[in-house]
Amino acid sequence: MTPLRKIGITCYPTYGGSGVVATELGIELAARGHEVHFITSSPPFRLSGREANIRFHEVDVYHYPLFEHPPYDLALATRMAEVAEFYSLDLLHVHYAIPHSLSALLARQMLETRQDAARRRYLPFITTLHGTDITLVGLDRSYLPITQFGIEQSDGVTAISNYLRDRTREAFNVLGEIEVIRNFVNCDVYVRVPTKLAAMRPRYASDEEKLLVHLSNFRPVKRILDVVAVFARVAQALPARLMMIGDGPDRSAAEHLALTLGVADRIHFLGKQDNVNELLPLADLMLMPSEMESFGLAALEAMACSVPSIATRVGGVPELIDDGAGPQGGPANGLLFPVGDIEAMADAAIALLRDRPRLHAMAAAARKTASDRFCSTRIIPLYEQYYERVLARSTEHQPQS
Ligand code: GMT
Repeated sequence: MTPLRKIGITCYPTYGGSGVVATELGIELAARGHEVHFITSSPPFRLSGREANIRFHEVDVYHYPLFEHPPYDLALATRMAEVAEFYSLDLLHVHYAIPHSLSALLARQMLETRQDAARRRYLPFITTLHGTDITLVGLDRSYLPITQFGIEQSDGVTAISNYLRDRTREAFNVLGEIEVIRNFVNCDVYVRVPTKLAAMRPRYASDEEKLLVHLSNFRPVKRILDVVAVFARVAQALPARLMMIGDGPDRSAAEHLALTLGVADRIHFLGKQDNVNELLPLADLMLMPSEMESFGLAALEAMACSVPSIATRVGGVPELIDDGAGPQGGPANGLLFPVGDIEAMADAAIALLRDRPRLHAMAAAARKTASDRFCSTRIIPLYEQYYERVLARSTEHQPQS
């Protein structure tokens, strides 16, 4: 058992995967007795606000007409330092490198160099890398050097897959330690409960129809037009419906394509949903044809609900989904294809949905992978142990009184 700590968590509180992981991490840590302080621009969307041991601190950004772009990162740094001092936080844990690691660095420096020597302290911060902060945004010339700096200055760095760790080393020339702590899921909350399935599924599909699902923020990297195109082929071959959970820039293009392909009346565009743990288990199959995924949290959440995925062989996805062809040689818990291979994905989906025993075996293997390797009960202690390691080596920086 590691000591109970006071932890400040910063993330994008809206619908990105990094915000989901940060929020679920905070909830899990609080449930284990830690005191968790979310320091974010708005309450993280998966928080009910009623959880014990969790407090929320809003970052208020002052808008002055001179500011074409109000400096959120500075307001965040100020709030981090204030909260850390007022609540005697042990550490900050920021999710997504840009700009959160830089704000945490400023907060650390503000506290370390206080005029009043008695109030000086060293506040270590850990940066968790999630994906596009490294593979997309961080690579832009305007952000690359500062992202690299934020990573180097962090007291600890974690990545959500081996792929992302290696990519970070390669793209940012990071020589220091990067600890891989993978995405996780609460296997008691994300689980298929037959009575709930029987009650809810008829809202989305009849007994004769197969139900497919996609969950994302509908950004171009998710290739949701491929989701619609694959589904249209499936719907031509067998009775089927699709739940599209989420919202984002590509939604109207996907709706337009659904109309063009004549499947608009078979697709439920549900928008952003808070109860994805209740919706995912209703499906037979998930479609995740992303251009890139450093891990693929949505597929993991579906797998925990006994829903296998048809996904793309990109980034860290093969660390989660084993199509049986890989070196692990285990029973397939999903299927992987090249990006954009709509025909192969559709053919595979049709064959799988028609083969009930194979679909059931894959669903069981998906659940088993989630519960054997990615349950929060297994992953959260890795974060706790990592916090202790970082805190232990940070003591040398504490000002002597
Ligand atoms: O792509 C998203 O869904 C958002 C993005 C984020 O950073 O908010 O997600 C990334 O983090 C997730 C949680 O760690 C990972 O599971 C996703 O694979 C990753 N997305 C990409 O790499 C594109």
